[in-house]
Amino acid sequence: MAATIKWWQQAVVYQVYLRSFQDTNHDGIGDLKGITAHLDYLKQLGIDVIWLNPIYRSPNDDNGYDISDYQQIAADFGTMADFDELLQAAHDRGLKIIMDLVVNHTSDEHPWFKRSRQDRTNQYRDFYFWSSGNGKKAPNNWDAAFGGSAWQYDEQTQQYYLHTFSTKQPDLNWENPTLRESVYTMMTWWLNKGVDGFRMDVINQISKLPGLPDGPLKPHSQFGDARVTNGPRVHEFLQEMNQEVLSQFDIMTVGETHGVTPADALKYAGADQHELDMVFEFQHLRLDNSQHGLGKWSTRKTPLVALKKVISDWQVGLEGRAWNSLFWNNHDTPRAVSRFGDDRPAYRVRSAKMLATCLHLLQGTPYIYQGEELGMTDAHFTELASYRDIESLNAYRDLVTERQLLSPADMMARLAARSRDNSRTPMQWDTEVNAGFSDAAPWLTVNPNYRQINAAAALADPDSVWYYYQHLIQLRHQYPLVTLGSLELLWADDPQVFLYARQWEGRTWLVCCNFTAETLSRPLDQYLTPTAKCLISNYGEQQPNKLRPYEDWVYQLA
Ligand code: ISL
Ligand code: CA
Repeated sequence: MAATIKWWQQAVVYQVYLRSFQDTNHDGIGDLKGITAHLDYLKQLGIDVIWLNPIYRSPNDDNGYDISDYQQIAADFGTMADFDELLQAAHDRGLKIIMDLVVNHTSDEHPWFKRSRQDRTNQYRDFYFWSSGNGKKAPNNWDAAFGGSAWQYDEQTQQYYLHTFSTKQPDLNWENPTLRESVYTMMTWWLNKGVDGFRMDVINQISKLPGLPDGPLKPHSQFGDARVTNGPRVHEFLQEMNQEVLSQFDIMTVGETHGVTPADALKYAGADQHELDMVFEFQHLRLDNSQHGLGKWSTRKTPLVALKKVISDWQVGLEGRAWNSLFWNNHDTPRAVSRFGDDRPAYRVRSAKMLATCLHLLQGTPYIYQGEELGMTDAHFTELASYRDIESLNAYRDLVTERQLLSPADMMARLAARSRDNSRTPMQWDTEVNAGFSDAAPWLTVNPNYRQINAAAALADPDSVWYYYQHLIQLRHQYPLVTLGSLELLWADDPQVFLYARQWEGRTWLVCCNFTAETLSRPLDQYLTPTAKCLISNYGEQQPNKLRPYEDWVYQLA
């Protein structure tokens, strides 16, 4: 790692899922003016960067991840003038804004695709993947992330097109140099506008295996695993993008990269690789997947020993060579406190703080997902009709209605545990109607617990999860150890306690987190000598050799 700290290494990012943040024009959908109205709230929290989920024009088959115009704002969210106003207002406060960049696929309503599908010879044909297949059989056995085959037959030209997500999200063909140049031009346009970087959606899927060969068959499925991650030309494409676009600006980039190991990350985000600044890895979010081939549709809890190992492997593996991003949740996952902590009223606040400590004291750039700073919980929906997400609805149809692999009750329990809608319910601002999110019916039901869990209540309570996050962000900004220190995992085999040490320039901090609702006895007094200094804790004074339910603390050792 270079001797100087890059601004994004000391930064804390706050993710805004705009659709659910704040509605200002009474249509039940969050909008750009809604963020501008809350910039002071974010500034007070202390964050440095806002990551906006896609705000571009889109028919919303996948909530904006199906883009029909990269250079227009979705009408639901406002206008380009609203965006310019937001960017200016953010910059005025010293806040940066990074955009979601979705260039593995477009919407089928994007002009490129509309032209591409017209005939077999037009100049946009090759922007996408078209193939004749085998008569009635798709060109290969790949499945789509949202169910069914990854190929859709198109009558107009009697060929199939590839869509690794929904049928309305055709994959772009990065082998085509004109396509790549068009993407770079679009990126440069946004950067010239002054945006501060990109979060790149499924960016490690842009290079497909040549020949598009069948993948290994998936359990319980007639389909095969799509062979689209970490393809043969992905580093070449990213280096080209870096050279032509990214390196021309002082920005931050984070790649969303499923299925990467620390070794892969050194290639995508190695300090001297000239690709990206960091990647999102998902190994720590897969440990509770189904053991019966049902992927994410599981109700298992994450085993702590495995979680600690994954996190420590990433910390140690990237130390001095690349940079970690740190997150417990985002718009595709359940809420952190419900998944890794304990969202029952007796433990919610304590466990939300404990998770925050555990994450924010690691080396890397932390990402807070909107509402996490309030300890917002999963939706706990009990009706299928409450769900909106295409992934959840398709999975129910596939696993329950069509293939009858799961009973309705079983699938409802799995959706409650894993649906993406859990994190997408509206932001809980106050005790007004619809949690102050909107005075119209919200696009997705507000969690009824907003009466207890909301920003107004948090700001009025010095002991809230919110002030705890503020304190953690201050520690990061104040002490270079938090940014630069190395990490050593202690008690690796302890299934209940996450204990680690950070070290930098002769100083040691010890971070201790009880991941259970039990009171535990552990030999901790060896560390907490009278000269050790407590920097933050979710209880008052520590008790000798004891950890209370979800207790956390950070000590600077003498
Ligand atoms: O959400 C997932 C599983 O529940 C993920 O596998 C997700 O499909 C994957 O992380 C890619 O996510 C990104 O691209 C998708 C979009 O639906 C997600 O919201 C986005 O984060 C397609 O653009
Ligand atoms: Ca609105």
